[in-house]
Amino acid sequence: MIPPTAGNATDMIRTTRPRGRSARLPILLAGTVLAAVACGGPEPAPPAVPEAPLAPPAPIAPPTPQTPLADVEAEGTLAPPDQAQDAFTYDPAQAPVGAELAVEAGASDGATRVRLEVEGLLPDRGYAAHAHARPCGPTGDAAGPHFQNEVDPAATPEQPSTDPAYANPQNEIWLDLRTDAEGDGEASTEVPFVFSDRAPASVVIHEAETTATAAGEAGSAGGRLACLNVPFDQVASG
Ligand SMILES: [Cu+2]
Repeated sequence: MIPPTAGNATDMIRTTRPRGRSARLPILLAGTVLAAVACGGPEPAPPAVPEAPLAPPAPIAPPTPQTPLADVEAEGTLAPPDQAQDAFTYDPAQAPVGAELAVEAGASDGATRVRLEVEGLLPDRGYAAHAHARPCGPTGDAAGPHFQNEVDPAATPEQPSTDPAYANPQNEIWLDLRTDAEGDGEASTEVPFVFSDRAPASVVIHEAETTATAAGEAGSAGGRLACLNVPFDQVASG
């Protein structure tokens, strides 16, 4: 039994997924039943069920959102760039190999909702996160600038947008979060636009704990620690 963590509201709506334990549980139960049948004889006692499993034994149950928004779901386990498929860590000290990122996105009524869930990052730490324009690659730079609905005309590849009129959480998709004692956390946002001819392709986790908002630094969040490819272009424009 893991005692409930006294803490923030997100703990109350999150479903904890005990990975190792839940994966093993069905096998143990099956073995018990087989043994009982083989012995014949009197009605066997029902197999002892370990008390109060933390969650239904669904090893890869998807996250349960408050409202269905899953036009697109992407998830991955962080790996070094030379081994990564869709989830990259560029700094294992701050975004450990084996940590998991999951993103859901959907659209309706002219708005797009995005949810990021992380497991196994550093505990009790803020991480800035955003949707970026291009897919993850060998280095953090590959993901390009933040996706902007209205693109800042002053931005260049060398000098990304830092104008709060464009680099803000209504024109970009910001998913800053804070982890709990286990290194788990989540963030959700709703932006007042849908993707048309352009869509982001990834979510990047940054070194800074929050995204800057002041003029001249808006949207800045330090180095790029990790990246997850997300096919945002498959979000139906609802
Ligand atoms: Cu970013």
